[in-house]
Amino acid sequence: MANLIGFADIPSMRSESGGGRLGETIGNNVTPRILGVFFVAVSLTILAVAPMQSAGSADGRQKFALLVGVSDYDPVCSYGDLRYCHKDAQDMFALLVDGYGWDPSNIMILVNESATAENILSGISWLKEECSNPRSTALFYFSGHGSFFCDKAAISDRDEPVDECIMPHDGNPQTSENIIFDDTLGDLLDDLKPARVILVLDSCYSGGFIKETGSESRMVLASCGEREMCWEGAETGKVQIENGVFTRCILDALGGAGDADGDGRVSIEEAGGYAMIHVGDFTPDVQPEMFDGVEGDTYI
Ligand SMILES: [Ca+2]
Ligand SMILES: [Ca+2]
Ligand SMILES: [Ca+2]
Repeated sequence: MANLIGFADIPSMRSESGGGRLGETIGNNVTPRILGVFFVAVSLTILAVAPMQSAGSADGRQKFALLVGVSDYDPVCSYGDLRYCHKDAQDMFALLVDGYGWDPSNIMILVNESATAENILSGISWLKEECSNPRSTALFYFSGHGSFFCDKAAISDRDEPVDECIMPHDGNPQTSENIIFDDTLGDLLDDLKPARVILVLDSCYSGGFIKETGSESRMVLASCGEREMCWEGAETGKVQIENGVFTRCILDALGGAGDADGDGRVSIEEAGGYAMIHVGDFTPDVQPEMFDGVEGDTYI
């Protein structure tokens, strides 16, 4: 297990792995705080002019979301804490409620010690109960550590010798307890059919989820490639962000900046496309990935 070298002084990584690239540094955190405040103000301004769309209207779909952000990890997870993942989930909540008019009761948010594996799986069961027909949309968002394991260390696999995973608050990389693997998540999301599913993962190696979770009626937005790490709190030299880089780009896009075709609405496809371009502004070596299994445009 590699060490978190200079962890306090570099943008936090969202990963660990048996053969990771930890200790790699991208930029530093010396941007004056006031610029960060300015950046948030600009984002909120964009948000204020974003097209409003309620959770149950506009395109006639009933929409429900499970938002998970883990900055504070139980000591059993030896990967250490992150900084902005709980805020990522909270900011996503605010975007849905304030920017898109969602009913807060349609959103379950789990952060830090609430984001145990058991609670996340219960949250997915809740999504299944609420999203029972083809006119439903389920959004599952996760921000936190990601990792990958060989089958022998993780679970027996159906198709490949290495499995990617997301790490709940109580995930144990030594025993593989309370870890949610790509195959497992794929099976759980299959249970949500025929609802439309939007899966957004801001965690290392998240591109490795696409094969197991991408299917018809499903959008998968991954913060990085199958063998890439992703970062939080990075800087462009202009502003210091207090989010995961990928999440920051998704928030900006859905706040209005991602309206590539200028029709006044931002689709999930547009948001993913925006992130695929602009994550590189902060972290040049990271390439988000997107799977689009929905014919036409998808909206939250
Ligand atoms: Ca995989
Ligand atoms: Ca548009
Ligand atoms: Ca589409």
